[in-house]
Amino acid sequence: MSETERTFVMVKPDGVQRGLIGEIISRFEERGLKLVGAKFMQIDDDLAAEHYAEHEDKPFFDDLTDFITSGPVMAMVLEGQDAVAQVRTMMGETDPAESAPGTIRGDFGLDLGRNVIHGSDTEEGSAEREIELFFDDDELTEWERIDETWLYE
Ligand code: DAT
Ligand code: MG
Repeated sequence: MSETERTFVMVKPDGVQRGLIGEIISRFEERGLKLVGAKFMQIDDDLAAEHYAEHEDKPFFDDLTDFITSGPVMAMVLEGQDAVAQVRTMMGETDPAESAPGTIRGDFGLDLGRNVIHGSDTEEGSAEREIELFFDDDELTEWERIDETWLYE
């Protein structure tokens, strides 16, 4: 069943440094996903460790947290029909080298450790957990896009 959902998305430090924030947000906007929260920020060590807690035993964990704290990120919450899975599809595979052209990682990356974007995975509760980690309730805005009646049947 298709459902309206929210997902957590972040342009990582490489995407910010490379001037890709606008391009990436445009893709989501044009697709019809609605921005309900956005924050340009720098992630500290504690937040990095919590955000990537599922990977804490992996050999790449230290590199991953060093990278994600190395410069500002653009964090956001997007809302729309099947938003979690749709964003994952638009992102491509975890490794840009294996991502199809037309996806964000497939168009803008080459290396696994510099894959430009984060998006919540489709596991139950992941998106909610990440949204709560990065945003207070009063930082999320409910609103209607003027084209909503044309985006959805
Ligand atoms: P995704 O970002 O597609 O959800 P993930 O949650 O499995 O992927 O991993 C989080 C990040 O960690 C990923 O964006 C890049 C990095 N990463 C994943 N697997 C890796 C590996 N085998 N070696 C190095 N970095 C890796
Ligand atoms: Mg992940």
